[in-house]
Amino acid sequence: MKPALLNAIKDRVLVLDGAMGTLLQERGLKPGQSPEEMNLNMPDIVAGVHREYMQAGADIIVTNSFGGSREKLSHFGLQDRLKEINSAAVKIAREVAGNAAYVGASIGPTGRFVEPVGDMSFDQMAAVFREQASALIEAGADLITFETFLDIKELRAAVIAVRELSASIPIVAMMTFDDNGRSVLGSSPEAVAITLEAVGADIIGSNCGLGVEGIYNILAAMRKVTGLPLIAQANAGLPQLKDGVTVFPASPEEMTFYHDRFLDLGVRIIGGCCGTTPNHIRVMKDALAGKDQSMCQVGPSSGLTLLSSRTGYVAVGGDNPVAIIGERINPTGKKGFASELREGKVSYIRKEGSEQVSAGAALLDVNVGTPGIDEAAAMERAVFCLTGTVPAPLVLDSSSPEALEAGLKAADGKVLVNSVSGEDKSLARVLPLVKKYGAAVIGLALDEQGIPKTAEGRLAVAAKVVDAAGKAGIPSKDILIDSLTLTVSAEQKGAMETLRALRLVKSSLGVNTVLGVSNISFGLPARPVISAVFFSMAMAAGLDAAIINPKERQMMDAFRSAMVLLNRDENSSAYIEAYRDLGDAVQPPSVAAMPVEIRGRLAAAVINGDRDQVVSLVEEALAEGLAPVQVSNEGLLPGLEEVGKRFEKNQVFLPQVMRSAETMQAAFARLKQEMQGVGLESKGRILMATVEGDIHDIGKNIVCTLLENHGFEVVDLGKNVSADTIVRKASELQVDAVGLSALMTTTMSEMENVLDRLKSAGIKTFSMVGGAVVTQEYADRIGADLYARDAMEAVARIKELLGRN
Ligand code: THG
Repeated sequence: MKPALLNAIKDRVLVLDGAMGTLLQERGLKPGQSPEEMNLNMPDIVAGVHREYMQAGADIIVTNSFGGSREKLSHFGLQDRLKEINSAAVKIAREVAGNAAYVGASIGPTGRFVEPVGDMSFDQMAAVFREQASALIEAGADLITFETFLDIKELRAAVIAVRELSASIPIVAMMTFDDNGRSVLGSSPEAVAITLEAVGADIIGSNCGLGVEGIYNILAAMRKVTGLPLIAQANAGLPQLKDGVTVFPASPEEMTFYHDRFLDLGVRIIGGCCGTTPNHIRVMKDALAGKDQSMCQVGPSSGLTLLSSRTGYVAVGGDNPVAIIGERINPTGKKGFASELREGKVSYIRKEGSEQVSAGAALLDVNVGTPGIDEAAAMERAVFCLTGTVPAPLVLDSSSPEALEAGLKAADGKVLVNSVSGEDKSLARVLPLVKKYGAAVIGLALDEQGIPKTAEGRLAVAAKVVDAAGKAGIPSKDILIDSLTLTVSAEQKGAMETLRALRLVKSSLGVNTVLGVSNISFGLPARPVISAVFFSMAMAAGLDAAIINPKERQMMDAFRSAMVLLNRDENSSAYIEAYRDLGDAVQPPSVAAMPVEIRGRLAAAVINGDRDQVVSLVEEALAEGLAPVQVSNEGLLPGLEEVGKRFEKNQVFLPQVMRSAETMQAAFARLKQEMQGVGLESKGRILMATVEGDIHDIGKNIVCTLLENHGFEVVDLGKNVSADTIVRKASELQVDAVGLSALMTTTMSEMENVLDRLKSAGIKTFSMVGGAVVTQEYADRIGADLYARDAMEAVARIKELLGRN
């Protein structure tokens, strides 16, 4: 009997098999057919592929179920046979593997995005994966392997769903990254690793995309923030088209060049993705023989609380600077914000989110509790808004478990839950949420009896929280204890007791600490003066995170100074950066002021994606006498151009770009009313389609959205569109350009066919091609006028090409 997978990888590195789809195509799968249907009508072919990988020495064979989700099967009308197809996939693999290899059940992405970038809710997404995974687990899979995910939010939902089904089934979770080292929606490998570990993946890594060197770089970045075993599943380089045939350039030997470095990094499973064959796997397996495969000690230093957003991460504790948690998204004492919350608006949240981050907040506290609202719905809106606005991980501040759960579903990283107390009821309600959704948590030093007077009393409550969390499966590194700041004007001995408790908690429990600092000064004049001094004392006592107003000069002065004095700001570089221009005249490092001029405010609204505000700004501009064309050309478009520049520099990512584009659309809709039919001049009419045989349209849809919002008229024919239809529509509609998309190496040759057909039909139009594996070289070869790597580039190039800037 083979030992359980997670034990086996402690002793040796396992080899996982290579590509499935390309081999099935060689053996009879036609373009446009469902590979998974072969489990039912051509099981011998599938078994044959498995057998070859077994013979090549694979320790794990992966089932033919990558597209076996309801979402994917429904493209082929096969959704009602989901259970049958997935069970058959496991059965076929098991018959071949017997007890000699593990059966990994493959699950791929749905091809859709989770809200707010896409239209699937968290619950819908989780249900899709729960359904497929339960069929695979029931049929006896040894592990689940999530492959080729592009969106961390989708993969996070998937892992959560499977963890709920089974606490013990090993989960392998892999994302695919671009050559800029980020996922399509901008996730860094570090953010991905932190998020996946938190939701309970056992083995994480990357597949496809970059070839073996690229995968190595991704895994090395992940290793900085996780001690989990890693998996490397590289493709055999980027596909090239030779004489109409797709070839992958990397030889079997090239796939072994990184073996030693993989071993040093703690990679415990090595496999192959697109373009790898049984021969690649045999050579990769042989190259491992004779190497020291013992597991090395790897990962970040212990005791850090790691938090993530979709794009970035923050480490709390150790020698890291005190993590500043911006407190201003909180309706306490803010009438304007409270009434916005009642109206369902998010402008205040967007503005305060970005201003606090500019002012130095590493994390953002999100508190939307105010009487008379649906707090769970408000929390979801706030989290959706902030995840599209700032890269800071979030701190969900609520006493309502329903609101916390709504926020945890809406989030796309590892958030900090604020908070759980030592009360049994709170522990029982909140800790399971923290565990399920992969969060860290603030533990308050109070229980049914209230806040203990003495430091020792608070330590005892803190110990109870840490203990209960441990029992719920939450490690102590993921707990921050708040020893509770009391108002010093009411209880003057309280301040020193809080700090004594902080020191005790750190030394006895070894956990990280947090305080809501500004509570100290309620009821006193010049609050920031005393808050800042208390803050300094707390930092000296070893505080790791602080909930403060980062726009308060004195607080940030205290923070930056303390970080130098406590040796948590290496070479004083953050301090110098903040104050270099000040000389002796102490001025606050200013928060970027809002532009007052209307054109600047229009541009800012587009840059920030402020859809709520943009229409009233447009109206304001019109009232000031600006012509609609001026509003567009001098206000809105410069904003969109700035977004493009920031995208180029990796400062913003696709979701923000799309959000800005939607803001433009809202503004244009208002301008159009003004122009009463005159209309803003269209920059050109563009026909878009994913070619026949290919059902992937994420990339194409993004291009459509952006083109529209840059003033083009877009006719979107959808996916799996025949050459006939494209040619007919192109001639009927007299389009200025035709844009073709194909994701797969097997369908990109259809683009050439369409271009030939357009030519022979005598249709004079520009052509543009794109898709994950399409290159400039390929575009040139098939005679396309234009190739774009991503949607922003597509817009820029089509503007150039059509000469309409
Ligand atoms: N511990 C933990 N969480 C917390 C607190 C804590 N969350 C809430 C609070 N305390 C920290 N947040 C705030 C937010 C606002 C203010 C103080 C603490 C504040 N507001 C001003 C007022 O009410 O007068 C409004 C001023 C303004 O406009 O900013 O002072 O201790 N775990």
